[in-house]
Amino acid sequence: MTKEEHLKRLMEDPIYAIMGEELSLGRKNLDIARALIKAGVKIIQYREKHKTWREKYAEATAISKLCHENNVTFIMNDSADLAIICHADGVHVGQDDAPVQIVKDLAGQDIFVGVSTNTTDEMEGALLDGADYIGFGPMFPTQSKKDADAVVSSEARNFALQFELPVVTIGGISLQNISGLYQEGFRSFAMISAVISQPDIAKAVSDLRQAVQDA
Ligand code: 3NM
Repeated sequence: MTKEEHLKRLMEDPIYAIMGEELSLGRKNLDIARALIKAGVKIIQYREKHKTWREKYAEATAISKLCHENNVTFIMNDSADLAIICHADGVHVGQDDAPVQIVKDLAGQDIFVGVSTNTTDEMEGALLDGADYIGFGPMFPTQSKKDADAVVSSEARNFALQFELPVVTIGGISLQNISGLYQEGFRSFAMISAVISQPDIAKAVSDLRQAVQDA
């Protein structure tokens, strides 16, 4: 798939699953990836904050291969080097990681780049820097990220709804609130706990898809 096709998928498929072992109820990353793929998830981000480079490299290489065998978009969190070496389709960086221009220079033309944003200034900055999509959040309080920003303001929400780049919402999104976000106009939902912290991942994904369809 081309970069454009992956980005189109980001706006057409509401479920963007983020995986990492800390929040996966003791299950291994490779098993979580298999479960996500079996559940029909088409966008997977690998996000590990406490493993070594070598551990991440080994795991992400295997998961990236699995994703590509199953026509799933694979996104690496934080590091352009791992994204390149693991053949990721995309890389997602935060405001404190390497700047988007540098990530783009490193990653080249074929890997899309997303950046986390919380305010209108950060969204404008992402656009100027050449990001391909933005993560926008937290939409709700979240336990999954220790240093999360404050919940986004209503001004930022309105700005995001008109924004010219694809917007992936994140932070505290659950079966209870996803339809509200959809009704508000958001189309893409990145989730950790609502997916990988659920005992039955297939059921969690199917319930979330149903909630979006019903909204
Ligand atoms: N980034 P959950 S919130 C990784 O606001 C991450 O940029 C956020 O996990 C941001 O779906 C967040 O369990 C945690 O709330 C998302």
